[in-house]
Amino acid sequence: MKIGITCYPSMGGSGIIATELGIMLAERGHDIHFITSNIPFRIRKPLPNITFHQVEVNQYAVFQYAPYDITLSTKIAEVINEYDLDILHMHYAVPHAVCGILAKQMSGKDIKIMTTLHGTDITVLGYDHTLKNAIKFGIEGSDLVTSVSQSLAKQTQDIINTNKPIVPIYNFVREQEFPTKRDNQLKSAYGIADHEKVIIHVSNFRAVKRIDTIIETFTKIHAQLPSKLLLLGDGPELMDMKQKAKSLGVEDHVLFLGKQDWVSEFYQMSDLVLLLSEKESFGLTLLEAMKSGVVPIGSNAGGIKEVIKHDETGFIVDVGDSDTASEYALQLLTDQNLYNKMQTAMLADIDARFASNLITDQYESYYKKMLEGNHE
Ligand code: GMT
Repeated sequence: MKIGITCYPSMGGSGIIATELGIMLAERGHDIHFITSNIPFRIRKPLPNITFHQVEVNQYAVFQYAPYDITLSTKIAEVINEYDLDILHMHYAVPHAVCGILAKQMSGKDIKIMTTLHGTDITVLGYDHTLKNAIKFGIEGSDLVTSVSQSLAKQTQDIINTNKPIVPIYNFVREQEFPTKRDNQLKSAYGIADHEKVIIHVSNFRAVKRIDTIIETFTKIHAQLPSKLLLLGDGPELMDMKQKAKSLGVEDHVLFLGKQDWVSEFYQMSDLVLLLSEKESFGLTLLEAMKSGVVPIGSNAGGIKEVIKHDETGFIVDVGDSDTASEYALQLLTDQNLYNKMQTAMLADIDARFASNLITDQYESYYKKMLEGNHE
């Protein structure tokens, strides 16, 4: 198949999934065309059947705002015609689903459009009245819509008020990128002693990630156990969170490591991953950490409950509940048998439900159904 993919290429889980799926499909022999503003950052070596088409927006004095959406749609239409694409796979509802529909009309071709919803495109932007109708238009005008969890499918129908069927297809990790292994070398390079436990959180430091609860949880763990908290990422909450660590007296034990494109090594030195968000459609960072062997504690928000099986492959706590989170963390970090048991169950569950081949098979089978016209 010849597939055009549009995503936000340089940030966030949606761009990562779009890119990793493109790589998987290319490895299976499909022709993949990324139509994006930049080369997706997870593409690090040339792959023969991946072509990248860059969208460049010109600025003219008459424009108050450069028209990215129109330029993107025009570029997609060009690629549809030049490469005779079969399918467009648009990641993120706005503007991408809408641009896909516009590009299809411009191209004059009967190309099929799949839109994958990732989370904030619905749970945040879906409440914005300046965008809601565009999101609904993009969803209802796509041939097939997928979401990264069952929870997001349900939320979409409620928030956007649509009866459009939405197919949940979980996120995945390409296994070779996140080997299950332990590596303490980096730990000493970061000045962390061997006996200290390492807790990690990776995000874009938005308020929904509730990093305040993570620092509170860590403070309670640290009071009982020598430990360090690694915070990877950057975003609007960063300065406030540095202040929070100071005010709780743990600033020497919280390492703010900034944005890192390659996170696998950090997971390899970690013992516990925390994702305590108040909104989270899936939590790809959890899956990446879990595949690396790190046992998770997550909040009961959105799709996190679908990723972690409570008391079996990790623990789930209420949003904002740092007491329970720290109690579970201390159980895990002081009872090696419990840790090993959960780690074994977690790795088996990842193979059973989130394997890269399994998820790619699901996307591929829906592409085929769209082309055969029996996807409704
Ligand atoms: O987490 C973010 O704010 C980034 C966002 C994105 O658009 O890339 O992530 C969303 O998509 C990921 C990939 O499907 C999911 O794993 C994240 O859970 C989801 N984020 C939220 O729902 C907040």
